[in-house]
Amino acid sequence: FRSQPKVDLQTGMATQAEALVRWQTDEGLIIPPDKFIPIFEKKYLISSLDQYVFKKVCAFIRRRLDAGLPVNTISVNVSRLQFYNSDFVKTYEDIKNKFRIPDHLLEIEITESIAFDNVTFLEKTVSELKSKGFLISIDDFGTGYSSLTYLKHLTVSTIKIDQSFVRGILVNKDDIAILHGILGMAAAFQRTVIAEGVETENQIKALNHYACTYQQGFYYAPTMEKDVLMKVLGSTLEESRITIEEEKLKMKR
Ligand code: G
Ligand code: MN
Repeated sequence: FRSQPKVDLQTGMATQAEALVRWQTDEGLIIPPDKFIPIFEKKYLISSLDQYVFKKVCAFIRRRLDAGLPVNTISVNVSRLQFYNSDFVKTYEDIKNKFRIPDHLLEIEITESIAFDNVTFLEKTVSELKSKGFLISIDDFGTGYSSLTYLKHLTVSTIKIDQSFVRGILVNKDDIAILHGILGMAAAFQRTVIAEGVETENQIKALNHYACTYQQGFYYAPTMEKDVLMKVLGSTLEESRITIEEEKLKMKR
């Protein structure tokens, strides 16, 4: 898997990261997930893929812990099929325990479209996951039928605002209004908000204007090798920029 940092502009640090699956062919070509995920979904293999990435992330954290290296929370994405597996929570808990991962180092990202199918089931699953020491976030927020009041019941730690709004804030008044609404409600319920897909300085200015200071996107960093990522985590934005530039140069060589 590869990974992308999440940054906190209040402290100016890259803090956490999201694990993102990539398929590398024997020839070294990287196939983007939108090309192969639909195939995995059709063949009901998507759950195995989610679990595969999750195990890799756990193994990675365990290696770092064993080596006495710093670790940060890493989030993984969970698909709809996985979420509705009757033994989903148990499976993830078993893997977490097998690798002896301390609480709050793993975050589960649930896409908003799953979230709104069955509110009762979702709330139950979220509270089970939380009791097992997982952090939970709602991914792609704002794209489905999000009801803001609904956040009141759902005690997730983080809301990830979909890239489409970040793209929209500079051009579309409706997107600004929605972003503003999400941020206001999230603040009231003490949920952290992360804006995804941040690509330009103007977007950052606009997000900062609304005090949305947790951000993730290509402006800060591409999805990268996990060892490079670890050099970036816990460093300032300026330091991460230097690390990323150095790595790009190494790749070219
Ligand atoms: O659904 P989810 O938010 O987990 O999807 C994240 C996807 O978005 C990943 O495939 C990642 O590579 C991509 N991504 C991350 N940052 C950016 C960005 O700044 N712009 C665009 N277009 N895509 C991004
Ligand atoms: Mn995600």
